[in-house]
Amino acid sequence: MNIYLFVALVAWVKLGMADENQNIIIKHADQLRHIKAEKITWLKDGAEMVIIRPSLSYQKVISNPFYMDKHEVTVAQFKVFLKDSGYQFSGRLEDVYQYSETDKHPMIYVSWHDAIAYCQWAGKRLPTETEWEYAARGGLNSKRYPWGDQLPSGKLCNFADKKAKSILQEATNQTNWADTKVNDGHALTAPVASYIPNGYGLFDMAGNVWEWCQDWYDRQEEARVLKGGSWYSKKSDLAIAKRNGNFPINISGDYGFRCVVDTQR
Ligand SMILES: [Ca+2]
Repeated sequence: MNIYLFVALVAWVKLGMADENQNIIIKHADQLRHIKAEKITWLKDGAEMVIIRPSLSYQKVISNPFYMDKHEVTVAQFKVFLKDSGYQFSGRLEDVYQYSETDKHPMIYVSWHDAIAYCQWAGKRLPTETEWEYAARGGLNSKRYPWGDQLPSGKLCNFADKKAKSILQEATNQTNWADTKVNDGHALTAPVASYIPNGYGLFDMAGNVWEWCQDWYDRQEEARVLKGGSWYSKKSDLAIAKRNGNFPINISGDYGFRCVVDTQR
């Protein structure tokens, strides 16, 4: 092959790959029409997001690709939203800091409506339950947890371990469900992305905080879906298929959320 042609070909291939692998800063959703990057940074809230693509090998399928926040929305991100928008959320920051001790921890005490307000401010939306589940599987099919079928351990995620025991006892005043054989390093919420990500690069899809989803939980359309379990949950609540729901006005020290954006509009 002509050396010049070879060099030109290499340059062309590299240019093509750059679009796939570069972390591109997105200022506006319209930019996504021309972008196929694996990772993006969403300028408005600074969130790093990864692409989730459809695959036919799953039981539950998504029809269109979307980008999802790598980690749960943090206290820091939510505070920027509050300051910028003047929005009054349902909780109080002093309560938030009781369980999420720094700004790097997940935002909690947010109602479904608060999560929606944040999404609207950021130009994003909540995932549907199907999207959330699909993303949580991280490319694995028919597995119980984001990492496979292995039971949750202290290295895999943040759930009700021996450190959380006293807090659970305080709250419930009864025999608690904490697994006292496990130490996951955190009694309360952990800073986001403290554990290993799943196959798609998503952190804390099991544990840390329950995550609000778009959908109704029930046929009566009274409650909204929460997924993934939390620092306060027993092991079985961390399973990907586990459904939880609550009224959209309710808040809790273990309810948070993350956002998605569509790649096609
Ligand atoms: Ca979570």
